[in-house]
Amino acid sequence: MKKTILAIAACVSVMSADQLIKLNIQGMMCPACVSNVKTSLNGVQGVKETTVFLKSGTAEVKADNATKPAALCDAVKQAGYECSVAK
Ligand SMILES: [Cu+2]
Repeated sequence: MKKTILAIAACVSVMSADQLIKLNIQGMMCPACVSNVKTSLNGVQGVKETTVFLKSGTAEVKADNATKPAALCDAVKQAGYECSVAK
């Protein structure tokens, strides 16, 4: 029981730190694509907020520090778009 509580506390403290990850996404043609990408990104663990820009083909993702940018790109690729992490 004590162990469980400690694990939860550790989890919460890790999750409290956010990072902003910028992605370059290719292949988005219309608002439906934007919502596809958004849904995919929001499905990645640790993602809190996603903003996708159709015109510039970019996305900004607010996520936990533990979230790997590569995992975000993988999700976008699975949805059928090209993705790279912008630095
Ligand atoms: Cu589309």
